[in-house]
Amino acid sequence: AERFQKIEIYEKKRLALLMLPQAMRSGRTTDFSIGAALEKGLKNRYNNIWPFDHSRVKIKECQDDHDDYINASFLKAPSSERSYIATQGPLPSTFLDFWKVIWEQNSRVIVMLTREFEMGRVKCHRYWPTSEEPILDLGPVMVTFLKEYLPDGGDETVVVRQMKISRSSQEPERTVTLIQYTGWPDFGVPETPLEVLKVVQLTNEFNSSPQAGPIVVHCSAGCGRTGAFCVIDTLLAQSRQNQLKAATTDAVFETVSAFREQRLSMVQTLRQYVFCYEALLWDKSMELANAGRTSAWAIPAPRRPAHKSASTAE
Ligand code: PTR
Ligand code: PTR
Repeated sequence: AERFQKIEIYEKKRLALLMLPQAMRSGRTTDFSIGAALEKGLKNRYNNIWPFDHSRVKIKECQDDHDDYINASFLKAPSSERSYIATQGPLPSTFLDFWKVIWEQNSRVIVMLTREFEMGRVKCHRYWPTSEEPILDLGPVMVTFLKEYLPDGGDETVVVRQMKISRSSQEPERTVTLIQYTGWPDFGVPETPLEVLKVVQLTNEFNSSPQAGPIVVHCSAGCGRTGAFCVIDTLLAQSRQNQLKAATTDAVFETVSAFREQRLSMVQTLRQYVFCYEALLWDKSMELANAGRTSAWAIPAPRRPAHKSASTAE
């Protein structure tokens, strides 16, 4: 809890400094400006979550309106090879921007960690084609439905959708896979980390092309759940390659701190922060129990004991 608080205080201080006039700011704080995002009301889902200028994703082809802005940030932990684009759930006014980024960055996998509706509110608009409406024609980009299924062995909270994306008749089309996990409530954590580990595994399977660009990860704001997923995925990849530093350093703390410098509120609550450790521990214990088997669902999962509140979680 203390470490998480440290991360939060540091972010708050940085944001408070941003409110000061440029001349009064010193040193690195200017690196954390969010200037490009201001006055982009229609393109931001929330009016308190913006990308930092230094790590924001810019739309390359933007002649139509000369606006390269999208609420999306590049993320990468210093000692990791995994890179991500963390973004908000697309809005109808940003569908084209979103798909342009997928094309321009050559991303092949989208991880979606929210439902379309939660608690009676829209958390993310449906930006993908469906079997009923198989073609999403956005003008410069066309997205076509291929298939939708529930992966083997899962409960119904993980859905895989595949689609084809094409830009012009000269360029070959590409397959993009959207993996949606619906069991993770806003500001909360899932019952168990099991499905998140399954999503990590599916992401690796579908992102195996050597040319694949960053994995695109979003929830509603692209902060809490997105941050936790990217921390878990980064550390699992590092641990599989035996790249985790000595056990004397706290890799979760370091990764969250690094991601917070790249996008606001990555991992939003203490409970989500604790969940990152839990997911890594679960993965380790399943690896030991399964020794040799690769499926995250190979052994039955114990259920999480009754929830404790965030303040008593540690
Ligand atoms: N966290 C917000 C704040 O800054 O006070 C308030 C908030 C709380 C916003 C819950 C959204 C929330 O979730 P939902 O969209 O499901 O109501
Ligand atoms: N205004 C909301 C708030 O500050 O609570 C913005 C917000 C909404 C932030 C959802 C985070 C949210 O969660 P997630 O990033 O997991 O979608």
